[in-house]
Amino acid sequence: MNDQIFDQQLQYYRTDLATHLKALQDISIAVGNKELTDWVSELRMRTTDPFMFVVVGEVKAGKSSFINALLSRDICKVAPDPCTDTVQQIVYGEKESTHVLNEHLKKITLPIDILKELAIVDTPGTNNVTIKEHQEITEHFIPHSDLIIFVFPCINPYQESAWKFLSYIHQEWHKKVIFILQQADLLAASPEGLNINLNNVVREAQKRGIDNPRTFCVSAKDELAGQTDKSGFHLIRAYIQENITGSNAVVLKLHNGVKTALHILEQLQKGLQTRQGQLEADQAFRLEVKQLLVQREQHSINEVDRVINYTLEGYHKVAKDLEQEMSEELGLFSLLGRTIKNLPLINKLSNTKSFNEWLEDFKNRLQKELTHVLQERLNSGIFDVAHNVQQMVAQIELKIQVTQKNPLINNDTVFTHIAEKRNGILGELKEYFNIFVKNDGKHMQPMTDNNPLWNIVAVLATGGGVTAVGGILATLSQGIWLDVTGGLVVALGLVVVGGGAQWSKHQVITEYNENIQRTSEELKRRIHEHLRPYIQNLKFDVDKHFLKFDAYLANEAKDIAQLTTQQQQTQQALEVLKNRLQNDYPNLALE
Ligand SMILES: Nc1nc2c(ncn2[C@@H]2O[C@H](COP(=O)(O)OP(=O)(O)OP(=O)(O)O)[C@@H](O)[C@H]2O)c(=O)[nH]1
Ligand SMILES: [Mg+2]
Repeated sequence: MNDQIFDQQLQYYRTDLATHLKALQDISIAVGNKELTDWVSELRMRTTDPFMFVVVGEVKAGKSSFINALLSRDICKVAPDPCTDTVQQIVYGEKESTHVLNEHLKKITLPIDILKELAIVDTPGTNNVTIKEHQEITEHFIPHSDLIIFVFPCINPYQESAWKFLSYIHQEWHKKVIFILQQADLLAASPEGLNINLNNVVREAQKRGIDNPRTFCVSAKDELAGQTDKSGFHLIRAYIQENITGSNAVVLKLHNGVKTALHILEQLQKGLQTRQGQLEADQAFRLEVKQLLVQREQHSINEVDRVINYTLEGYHKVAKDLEQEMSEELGLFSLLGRTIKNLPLINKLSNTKSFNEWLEDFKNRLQKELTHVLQERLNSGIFDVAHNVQQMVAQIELKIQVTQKNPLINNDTVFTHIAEKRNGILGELKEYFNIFVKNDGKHMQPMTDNNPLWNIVAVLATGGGVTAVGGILATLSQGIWLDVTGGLVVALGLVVVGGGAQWSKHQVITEYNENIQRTSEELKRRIHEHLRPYIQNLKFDVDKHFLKFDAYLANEAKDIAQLTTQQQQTQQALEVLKNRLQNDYPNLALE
């Protein structure tokens, strides 16, 4: 290919990659993961950097000496003890200088021509366990590197930690790796030994998915001593010359940029799938809670109807018994004539009571017995309703617990902040419902006379409906007895001042029954009026506590859809670029 066209095309591809990396950066910003955003920004910045080698290997493998020999300069410190204690980036500069970027990272500039095309990173040994940050910084450079130079001491290329690190580099990041067996002079007298170790390196690399590992046996010592014919460095220089300089370096760098970006997009895709899975599970959970609320609401409404029937049944029974007594008493009274008003009256309770006394006593008993039956039946009914509500809450709490356990999204590295947010919202929900559940058992004691509803209230615990329930009996007893007893007094008055006794008795009983009926209707209306809204309030209250969770779900659905579209578009565009690079430069794959 003509050089000018070659350059133009490369320029075009570079711009193309820059556009896609910008899109990737936008995605990472939308994702909201700062680490990822910083990371993608760095990837963008580094696309115009020179080709970057990262030299890795165990402590004392001979990494720094390898770099010195390659650059024919004593740049990196070399020593028999663990020595390189920072990651060192060696780049081209007009003047020699060292910038300490932080305690773990140094930047060295050197006026050496080859550095215009190659930047080299020297790293502390992979098994230098004393400083954890070294490994982290080394790992940080891996994704931005274009070639990894793995250095083994030729006498012992078997250290486990080095091979583990290789798996990370190759399998995680699909980085191109070459293998250097350093200090070859030490096995100069035993070429078979060197060969055995070399074959083992090849085998170990193949085990980790590198089919045709590129290997070099070199001696930095020989190279630096001027024994360049046997140092092996001429082969490595030729390799670099052939593959990694000029336009080749640009193409390879482009390739690497595309591959790294695709790798990030793959991780994003996996994360988004996990997030979608989590969203679907959460939506199903929410639907279950909604259905449960509807079911339980219906159940509670039926329960209220049952409470009303049961309460009124008791009320009517007492009223009927008292009607019977009244009928008997009035019958007796009618036999004695109209002037009875001041005569002693013979009745079941007292042989000597006057009519007025009987009337007073009757009214009192009527009120007391009706109150008693109402209180007893209504209380136990409300207790059932409360129990029903509590069961519902316990069920919801259990569902929250199940949902909170082993969430899918917790293992995702890209969306940890989403996992945290979700956990927080579910935690709050659980805490709220826990208040109800904690009240189980202990608080469900029999109600006391002086505060019949308090225990119910305790069971029902927090929430707006409490006052409504607490007020039921108070409201019911207010005024309603006047309807019954007041009516009765009027009716009985008729007996005293009215016409014929039989007629008056009939009138009184009719009046009494009408009053009982009217009051019973009123009671029914009032119980309904108080209990129904309570149940509906409770549903509303439960739903209200899910508002944050609902907003989270709606947001998740929107974000996931949007990010998935962006992710797919960028991935497709990068795949196209990758294929075009492969088609246009088929011979440039590093072999
Ligand atoms: N015989 C021989 N010794 C070498 C050669 N290269 C390095 N060494 C010695 O091996 C020791 C370690 O070399 P370095 O280059 O410091 O090794 P390193 O991998 O950078 O070590 P750390 O930075 O401590 O991880 C030093 O004592 C070097 O003199 C070589 O080619 N031949
Ligand atoms: Mg070193």
